[in-house]
Amino acid sequence: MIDITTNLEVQQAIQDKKPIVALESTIISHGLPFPENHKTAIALEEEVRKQGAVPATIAIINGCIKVGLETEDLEILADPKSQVEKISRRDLPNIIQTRGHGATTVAATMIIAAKSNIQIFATGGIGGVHRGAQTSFDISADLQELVKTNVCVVCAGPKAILDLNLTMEYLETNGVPVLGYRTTELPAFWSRNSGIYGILPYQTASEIASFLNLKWGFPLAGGALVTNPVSDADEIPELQVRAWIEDALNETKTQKVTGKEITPFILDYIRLASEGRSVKTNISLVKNNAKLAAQIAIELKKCT
Ligand code: PSU
Ligand code: MN
Repeated sequence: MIDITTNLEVQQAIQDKKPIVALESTIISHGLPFPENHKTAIALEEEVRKQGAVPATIAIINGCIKVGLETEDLEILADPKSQVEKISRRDLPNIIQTRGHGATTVAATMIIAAKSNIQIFATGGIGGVHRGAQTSFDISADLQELVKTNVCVVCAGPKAILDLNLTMEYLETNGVPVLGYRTTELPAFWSRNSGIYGILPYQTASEIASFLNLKWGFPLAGGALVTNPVSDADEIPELQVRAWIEDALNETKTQKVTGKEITPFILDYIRLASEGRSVKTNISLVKNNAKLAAQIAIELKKCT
């Protein structure tokens, strides 16, 4: 059996049966630049507490799986000088074996959250089916995890760099419900709009909690995706990001970026192209998701 270390705050929350929200760490180590990454990690935890739930940021430190981090852990993850690997499902045993530091993706965070009986998890944007996946086979392990692991992921939609239609088809085929928080249109990470409909509009955290209770009580195994559009004030309209995304995708081909490096490369490229605006939007949307996730976790506790 693999040990999972919880910090005092999470231990206490488990004992007191308080609502807990999982937070991932790839966004800290590979998704945002320093020092905004460090500030955001702290702000996300604060946002969850402010709503009345307990944050559990998940990562691997010196080969040890941690649910709820210490101050020093967050510093290690945020420091660009530390060696922190991006860890998805396939990478978990090796990072434990080699006693390295690992930042967990949506997929790996879901696995560890589920093992810790945490059902609600907030991130920025999930991975999905990449454009050109017909030939590249690049489909994020996040999608398969949503199929099999009983965790509700609150995000601002799949990242706009993806093929959003194919991502939705994949989720539909595999029976993953996609809910829209106060929207009928799938949000696209930096943008509120995607032109894609067919998601389930839900108006309140309490209705989302009842939905989850029903799904898992049935029981229908697997995750659920709650998509929460970024605020009007902080969004970058779809038309504006489009050109940056295309340039970034072309650049991955020129520079032959492959595998797990692709998403961090594109995020960084768009940060530079947008002169930092994409980072401001990313921070805003992930905070917004942490808030909604906390509200859902609180409502879900009332159902059980
Ligand atoms: N959300 C963000 N920034 C990120 C991510 C999510 O706002 O960097 C991370 C998540 O950890 C997600 C990963 O699992 O990007 C997707 O990586 P890939 O496409 O290589 O599966
Ligand atoms: Mn990939």
